[in-house]
Amino acid sequence: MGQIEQKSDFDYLNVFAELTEAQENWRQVANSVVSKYLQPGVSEAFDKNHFDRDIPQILGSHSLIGPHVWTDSGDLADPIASGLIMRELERCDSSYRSFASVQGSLVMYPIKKYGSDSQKEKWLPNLAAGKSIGGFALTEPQGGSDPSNMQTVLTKSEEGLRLRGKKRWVTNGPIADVIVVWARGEDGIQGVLLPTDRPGIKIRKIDRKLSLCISESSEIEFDDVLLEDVDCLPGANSIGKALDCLNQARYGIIWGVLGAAESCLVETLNYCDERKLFKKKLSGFQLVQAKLSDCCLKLTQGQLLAMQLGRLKSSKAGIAPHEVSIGKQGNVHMALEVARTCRDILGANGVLLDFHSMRHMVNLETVFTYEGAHDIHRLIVGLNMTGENAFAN
Ligand code: TGC
Repeated sequence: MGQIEQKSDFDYLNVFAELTEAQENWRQVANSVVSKYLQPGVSEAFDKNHFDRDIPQILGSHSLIGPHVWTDSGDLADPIASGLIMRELERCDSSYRSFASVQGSLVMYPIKKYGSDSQKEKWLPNLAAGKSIGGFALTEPQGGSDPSNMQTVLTKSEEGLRLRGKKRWVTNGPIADVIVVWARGEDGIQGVLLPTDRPGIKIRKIDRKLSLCISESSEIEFDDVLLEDVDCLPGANSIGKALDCLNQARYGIIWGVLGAAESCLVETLNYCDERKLFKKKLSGFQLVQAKLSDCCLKLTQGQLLAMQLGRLKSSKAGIAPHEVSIGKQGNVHMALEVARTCRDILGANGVLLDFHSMRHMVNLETVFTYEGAHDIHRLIVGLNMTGENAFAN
């Protein structure tokens, strides 16, 4: 069974018909880079748990990561264009969007927004070009949903600051040149910018994953790592600043997962047109049509949600964390449902890596859980709606 050809996007109600010329241009650039460099080897990369180290520079050379779309204050100049880039990357695989999310929203963004001039000069150009790789170390082995309760500490000593603790689920860790690490200092939570060649840093790749197999996920131990004051990100001085970075990445996820869901639906429509059962095309069966129609509706709702959040983020008022939460919660759930339904329609063939839907489906299980688990986002919206804080004791 050969690989089904990936057509382009799926836009049933012309949600993206009125993009500006610049937005449409970014979409096309991302689409052609993904089609040429990422899509051809994606199934094999997933199968072999392999992240091709040329990819960051390919993306960087086409300006697809980082601050080309940011204003000087660190906001996205065109949030819809940024979202469209994420949609194209995740149309191929959630791991590629994850790479770009971490590099852009979780490493370059805090440097740009909270870093010193020398940190910006030293790191931003190479990170944008994909010549340096970054990671974001917030989550710890005891759990990711309550980062305020972190155990990693930054203490003062005669030689300088000392960093001690363990972080887990750090995307890009094994290939990173620099990591944004969050630790409890004497004056509260502090973000530091740490080159990975410092003595005392041990990075271990997490193996045996069944999802996001292309991503290099890691656990990192900081064993009394010696720092200087200049390694701190001066403005990154509270848990709120770490969560602010996550807002940016979560916004990208809202768009990225549209690409994954579209890829599944396009693949399944093609399959239904070619495959025959009971001497009739699969696409002619009422139950199949009902499932396709449900997917089409959910996906279109997700596209409208992303566009509206893009408009809000582009407006003067900006976008509030609970608005990001409703988008992350809604669109990842939608994409997972679409991917599961498409896998079902593809039948036994749907479990093969020759098709894309199940790969997207298992990736989306991770996306459902990371960068704020699904239920955490429901509770953030619940808090906003009721004023009652389910996280408080
Ligand atoms: P809470 O008391 O509500 O807030 C503490 C301070 O933070 C502010 N804040 C935010 N600021 C900006 N953006 C947000 N989204 C914010 N949410 C809260 C808040 O205003 C407050 O500021 P201030 O000035 O009043 O002190 O904090 P809490 O500890 O009760 O937490 C609430 C909760 C559960 C919503 C929060 O902890 C949360 O979002 N948890 C989920 C964390 C999460 O997403 N973790 C997964 C990260 S993904 C990962 O680790 C992998 S990294 C990426 C990769 O490598 O792939």
